[in-house]
Amino acid sequence: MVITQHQEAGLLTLTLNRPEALNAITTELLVELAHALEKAQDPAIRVVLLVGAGRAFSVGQDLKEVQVRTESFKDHLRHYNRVIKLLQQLEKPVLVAINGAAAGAGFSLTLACDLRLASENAFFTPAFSRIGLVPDSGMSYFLPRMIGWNKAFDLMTFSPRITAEEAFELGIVDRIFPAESFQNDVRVFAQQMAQGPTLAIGLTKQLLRRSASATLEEMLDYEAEMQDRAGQSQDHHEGIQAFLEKRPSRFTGN
Ligand code: LHQ
Repeated sequence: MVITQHQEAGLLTLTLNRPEALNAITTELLVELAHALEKAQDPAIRVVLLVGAGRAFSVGQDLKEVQVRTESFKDHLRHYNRVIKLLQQLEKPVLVAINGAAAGAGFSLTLACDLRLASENAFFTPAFSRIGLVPDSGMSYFLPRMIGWNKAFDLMTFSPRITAEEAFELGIVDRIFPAESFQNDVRVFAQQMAQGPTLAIGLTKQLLRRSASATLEEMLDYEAEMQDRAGQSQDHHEGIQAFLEKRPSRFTGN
């Protein structure tokens, strides 16, 4: 298995497990990741955490695999696109821990997640332009929305290596943790999130997704619809009770 899975309470950790190849992405890896994400729809799972084994998160497409072309890139990309859509459609938060390099489609994969937690040693590079390719796996969608059109164009054109700190300044990285305690810090963060109002967080994710291509009027209607759903949840009831009783909430994600 090149994707290993570990479930602890409501937290599902999916590990890209090709450390000897810096988690370079193969078709096998994408197919296994898609299956794991489909199974992650299980309501018992409240947060998904994506991590890379070894010293990198992922260096993108395994360039050895595509050296001998058995299909067009367009056909090959359907495996990537399936994963990107699943990450976005999952109605629960998906966190990604970036311990080292995130390059090419490895970088794109991190952008399709909801929060990027980086080690201070992490670095990012679009990489595509260096091998005469265009961004794929959603990079041209997510990056301009996160950092603005011109910065996205600059990064995707010149493919510099940007540090975790630079990525944080740009608004790509959401949290930076020290390298020594990275794994533990990420686990604590993810476990805390898995105890949170994950149903409302999942609906918030859908709101943001819709807002990428909607008018204000459409969003006001969609917010009202989602608020109706959140307002009927046990978590909302619990949140109100806890507030009135001046105690911490015990959310269940229901
Ligand atoms: C690798 C790779 C790699 C194989 C490092 N593959 N071996 C989708 C579908 C269709 C078509 C194509 O594209 C896509 C999506 C994509 O992702 S395209 C972009 C693919 N990725 C890249 O072009 C990144 C290439 N790698 C690099 O630029 C560097 O390795 C980075 C900046 C990621 C890391 O640099 P370092 O930490 O200095 O490591 P390194 O360069 O020394 O690499 C270590 C080894 O890993 C080395 O092998 P070796 O046998 O010499 O130790 C590399 O050849 C190998 N490696 N990336 N993607």
